[in-house]
Amino acid sequence: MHVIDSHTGGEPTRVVLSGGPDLGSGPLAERAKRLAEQHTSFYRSIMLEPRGQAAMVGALLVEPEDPTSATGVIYFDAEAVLGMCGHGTIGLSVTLAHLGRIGTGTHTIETPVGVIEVDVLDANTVAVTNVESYRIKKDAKLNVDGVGMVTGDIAYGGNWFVIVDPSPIAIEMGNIRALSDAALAIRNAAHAQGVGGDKGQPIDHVIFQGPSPTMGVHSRNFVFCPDDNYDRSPCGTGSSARLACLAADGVLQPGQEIIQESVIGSTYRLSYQPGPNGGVIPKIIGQAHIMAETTLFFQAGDPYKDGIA
Ligand code: PYC
Repeated sequence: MHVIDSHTGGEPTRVVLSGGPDLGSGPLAERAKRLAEQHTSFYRSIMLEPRGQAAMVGALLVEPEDPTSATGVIYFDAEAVLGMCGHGTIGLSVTLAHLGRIGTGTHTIETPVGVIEVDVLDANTVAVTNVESYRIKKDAKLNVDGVGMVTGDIAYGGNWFVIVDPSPIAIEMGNIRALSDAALAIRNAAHAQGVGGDKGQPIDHVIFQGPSPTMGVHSRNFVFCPDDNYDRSPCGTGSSARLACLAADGVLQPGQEIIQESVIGSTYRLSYQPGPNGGVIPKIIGQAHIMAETTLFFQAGDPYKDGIA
């Protein structure tokens, strides 16, 4: 299996160029469902240790439905197939540019949740125009084991989020364990209490928002992902959901740009335009760097061929 690894603001992406499963044709949402239901060991084996690493997201390239799209892609982590991935899209675009498959300029990419646009600004910098993002509930109340009553917004940015603002725990590297434990408890509470997307989709990510100590940075976030790891980047889909909340609260105007930082201090430039259905069309500008081009082997006698579960 031929892969290229990159990181976007510290968050790894593994693009699978060849050797992945054949998911057939048709809408990407259906192909993503096939990946989730029939190929669990494929995506776990390349995300989990010893082949993969904590927080890694995979990007399986598939034939687009529209031949003018640069590619189709299905994202996943060690635990779940994702609707979309913002940092992964920046990593994927930088990877495709590195391979000479796309140049600077604008391209469309098909994902299971819709067609997105990327603008490759230079070898490392990409602007992603995401699918329409929206908030479905402000101040949802969750009774969370070990934490108490938590109030958060339920919003969509290509994946489903609970966004807790302000964070009950300071967003600092020294608090990663406490932040992760609280986020896991919130996600479990959302599942147990039936709090989810507009069609009952489960919450897959939890975000804590807090202030940044850095002048000019709007806020800092901690994003907890389906694989129970935290996003090292400010999370593209999470930032999209957050933009929808800021727009709905009337505290950020269309076209106004803010800088969002992650818990490790990597940044995205964020802005939005109004969406056709009352949400926002987010724009996320970030940087990715290529780290490795690798052939993955799956030897028959390897006791950890499918990853350390
Ligand atoms: O950037 O959208 C994102 C993302 C989702 C999970 C990890 N990163």
